[in-house]
Amino acid sequence: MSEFPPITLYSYAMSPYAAKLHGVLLYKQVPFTVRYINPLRAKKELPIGHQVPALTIGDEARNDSTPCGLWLEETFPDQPRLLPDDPALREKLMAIDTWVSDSLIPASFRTYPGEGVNRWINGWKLSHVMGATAHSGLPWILKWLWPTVVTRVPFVRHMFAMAEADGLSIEDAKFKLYDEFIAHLDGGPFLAGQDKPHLPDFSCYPQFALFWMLGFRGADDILQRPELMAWLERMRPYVDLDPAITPHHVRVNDMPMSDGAFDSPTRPLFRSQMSR
Ligand SMILES: N[C@@H](CCC(=O)N[C@@H](CS)C(=O)NCC(=O)O)C(=O)O
Repeated sequence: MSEFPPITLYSYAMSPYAAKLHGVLLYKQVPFTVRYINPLRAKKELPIGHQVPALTIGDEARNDSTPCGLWLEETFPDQPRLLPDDPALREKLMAIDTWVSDSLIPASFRTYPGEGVNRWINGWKLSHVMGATAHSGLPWILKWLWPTVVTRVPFVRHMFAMAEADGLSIEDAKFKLYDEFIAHLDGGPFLAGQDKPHLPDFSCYPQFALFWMLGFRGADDILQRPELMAWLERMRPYVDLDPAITPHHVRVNDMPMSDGAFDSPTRPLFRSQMSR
């Protein structure tokens, strides 16, 4: 019998917050199931609240990505540790995690889809992935209108407002965040100059890798920052595991690698037949 209680992650394949907790679960090496809920029935399908990620461990349900990560740490202290004991280092790592929640993730909502033609193309990629993963799919009309619908959703508007606050263009904001990320590496193989990954490494990872793996326009800008690419490759052994952060049937690119050895797209994005 497993020494672990049943663990379920409630997610959307396109949620940066859920992807962050997904990475944490993989690193913790606890067995878990991912349930991609339908956004049209979120409240009904979630065990708690109205947002993903939500997590159940045994009979208990909680939400909010960072508190859920800390809950896993507290519940499974003998599994790989997300945070060190040293209070000063802990504080430094938690500050980076806050930067991810307040700056890096809100920027993703603005950058993907993006503007002009990207807004449509990336917007349809978003709806394709949601439709192909969400439990029982999405109506075609909603998938078609997704690029306009998504920007009207209240929490997405809130993310946009946070991301636009610095007055920078999408491109400038994106490269500023890449550079801030590299500064947070502090010369280390992992964040805060550490020789192993911690909570914020898992918070950051999907913000670069998710959009790359799904083939979003503009996601390949990460190639312009070798330090970022090298870190992504160092993260692979911890996160390139099943259940995959990006379900295999919607992946367009392999996980990012630093040496330029990228896989070419393996499948067209707008397949008429989608498996669920
Ligand atoms: N602070 C939360 C934010 C989670 C969040 O914003 N989730 C979005 C998806 S990325 C959501 O479920 N939004 C639906 C809603 O707000 O109704 C966390 O870190 O988990």
